[in-house]
Amino acid sequence: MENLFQQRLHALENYQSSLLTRPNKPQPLGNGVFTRYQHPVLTAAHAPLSWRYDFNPRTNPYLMERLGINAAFNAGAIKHEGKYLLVARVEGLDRKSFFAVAESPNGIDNFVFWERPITMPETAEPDTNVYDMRVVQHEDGWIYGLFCTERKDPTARPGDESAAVAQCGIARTRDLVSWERLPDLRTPSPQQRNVVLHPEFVQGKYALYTRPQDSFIEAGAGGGIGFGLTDSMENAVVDQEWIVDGKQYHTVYEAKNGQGPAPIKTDQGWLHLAHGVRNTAAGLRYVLYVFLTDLHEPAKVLHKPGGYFIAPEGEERVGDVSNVVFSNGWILDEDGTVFIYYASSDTRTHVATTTVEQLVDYALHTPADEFSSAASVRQINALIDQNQAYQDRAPRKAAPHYNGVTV
Ligand code: M1P
Repeated sequence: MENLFQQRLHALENYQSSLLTRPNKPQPLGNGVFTRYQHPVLTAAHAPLSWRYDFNPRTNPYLMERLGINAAFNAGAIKHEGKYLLVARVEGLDRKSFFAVAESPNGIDNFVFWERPITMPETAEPDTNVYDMRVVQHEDGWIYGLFCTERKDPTARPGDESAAVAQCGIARTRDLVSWERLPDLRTPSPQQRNVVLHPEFVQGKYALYTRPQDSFIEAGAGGGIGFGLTDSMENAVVDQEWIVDGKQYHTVYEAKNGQGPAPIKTDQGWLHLAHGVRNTAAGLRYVLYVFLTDLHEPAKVLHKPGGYFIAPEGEERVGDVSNVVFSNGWILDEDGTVFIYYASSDTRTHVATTTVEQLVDYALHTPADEFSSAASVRQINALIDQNQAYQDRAPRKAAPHYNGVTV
C-alpha cells in the first residue's frame, strides 16, 4: 500500500501531467484582429516538480515544496528547429527572476519547460535580477538575448532599499542552452529597460530600440521608444538615441511605453508591437499597441492605429501587478500565422493568434488617435456614414454561424 508520501507524489505528478497536456481552444468570436485562447500557455504550475521538490522521503518526509515558483511571464519567443520556444521570465518566491525555456509542438498548448533553467553567465558586475528577454535571430547568424539587468543603486540614500539601476544585459547563443554573456549596453541614458535588437543591419550597423529613462520606475524625460546604432554587439555602445515613438498626453502611452518583441518584416514595413502605460486612480495600466515603420528606415513611423491592440481582460486583469499586459515575444510562422505571447499582470503567459495580413490591415486601416473627444466622434460618424452608403448599395445577407457562434 502506498504511504502518504507516495500518494502525494502521484497526485502532484498527475496534476502536472494533466496541466501540461491540456488542449488550448480558441475563444469564439473575438474582434477579427486576433484570437485569444481559453487557457494561459505558461504558469508557475508549469515549472517542473524537480525544480521545486526534494523527492527523498528521508530529507523531505512531508513532500514539501522547497523552492516555490511565483510566476512565469514576459517571455521572449523564437521558432527553433521546428519547435515553438518561449524564454520565460520565471520568478521564484524570493522575487528573483531567471530565464527558462519552455517548448511546444504547436505554439498554443503543451508547453513543457526544458530540464533546467538557463544558467546565464554574469559580467564583472553581477546582476541582482534579470528579466524580460527579447530573443532575436540576427542576420549575423547569432541568436541574441537582450534583457534587463537590475542592480541596487549605489547612490541610493541610506535606508532606501528599493532604488535600483536598470540596464540592458546582452547574451548570445546558437542553441538556447549555452549562452555567451557580452558586456552590458552603454548609452547616454542613466537607465534602460525594454531594449530590443533589430533583426537586420541598418546602415551596416546593429540597430537597437531603447527605452531611455531617468529613474528605475519613471521614464521621466526619457521620452519614449528610442533608436540607436552600434558598431558591435561585443562591446555595444549607442552614442546617440533618438525617439521613434514618444509618450503623448491623454493616450494609452502617456506615462511610458516600450518596444515589445523585435519587429516583423512585411511588404508594407516593419510591424511593431509595444506596450503603453497610463496612470489611473487604481495604479498603472499597461496595454499593447501596434505601429508600422518604414522598411528602409525602421525608426520612421508610417502608421499607428489609435488606442490599444490588447488590454487586460477577465482573469488577465488580476495578478501580482494587476491591470497589466506585456509582450516581449511573438513568432511568425512560414504560413503567415503570428503567435503573440503576452503576459498578464506579471503572473502568467497567454497566446493570441493572428496573421501578418490581419496585422498589416489593422495597422494600415485603423484610424489614428486624433487626440480629442470631438475627433473620436467625427471618426465614428464617418464610419456610420460609410456603412449607411454601403448598406444602401448592398443589403445584408443572413449568416447563421461564425466560428461556432450562432449569430
Ligand atoms: O510591472 C509591469 C512591467 O513593468 C516594467 O515595464 P516598464 O519598464 O515599461 O515599466 C517591467 O518591469 C516589466 O517586466 C513589467 O511587466
